[in-house]
Amino acid sequence: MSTVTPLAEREIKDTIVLFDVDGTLTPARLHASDEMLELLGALRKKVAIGFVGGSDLAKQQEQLGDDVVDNFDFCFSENGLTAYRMGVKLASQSFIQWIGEEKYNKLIVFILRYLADLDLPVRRGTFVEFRNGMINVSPIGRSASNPERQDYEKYDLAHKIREKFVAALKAEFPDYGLTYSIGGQISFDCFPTGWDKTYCLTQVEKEFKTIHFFGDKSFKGGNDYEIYNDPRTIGHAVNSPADTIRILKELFF
Ligand code: M1P
Repeated sequence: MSTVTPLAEREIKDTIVLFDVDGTLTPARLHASDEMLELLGALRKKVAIGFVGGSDLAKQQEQLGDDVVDNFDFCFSENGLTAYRMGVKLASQSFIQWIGEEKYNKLIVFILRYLADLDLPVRRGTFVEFRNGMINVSPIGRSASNPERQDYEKYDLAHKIREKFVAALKAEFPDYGLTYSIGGQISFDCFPTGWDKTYCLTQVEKEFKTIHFFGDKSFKGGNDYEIYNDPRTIGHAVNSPADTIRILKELFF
């Protein structure tokens, strides 16, 4: 993307278009296509654009480019718990401060025991990823390769590994105020209830009258469900990056 038109000079005023990342701007965990990046560059001349993903910023840099913070007006990683506006980092809250060491310790000990007892054909590394606004738990481990991800996803669906894991956590910690979200292929996110993708809206609702949101997991239980259905957004349910491109062209070009 080239020179940035200042927000006040965009063709369509007071409007921002927010995008989920995996399955919406890119295939799951893969790079955005050149066609998508070019279209986003052209869209940015008309409206403000931002992404809101569950992953941390490092993953979004892998998928959307190292210069992602310069190529989007708003970057919301970890549902907005790590946020940038026009390349400048915004203040945010932290999961560990919210939950406290004692409760966190109990949660992690339970998760590690549960992980160890799982009957799985393949294990790799990084089973719990500690992030600013959440933890991410993966039975196979986050260092699984792409083919290993695909295999695990099928195994998980057949054996309901993550679904049962989440049910066990809910039963063990009913008073913790946590939400568990199965947003990707090999893991689930765990964060304070309310720190879903609607969290990012607090950063844009004062500045923009119209907020579009594009997401592929807008169904109940999907991690786009809350923001897609939020009264502050105009939701667009998509089934692939190609679908996102099609709708963007219909709406803005
Ligand atoms: O953006 C959706 C999810 O993407 C990843 O999930 P997985 O590795 O399981 O495919 C994770 O970064 C997760 O946090 C995120 O919600």
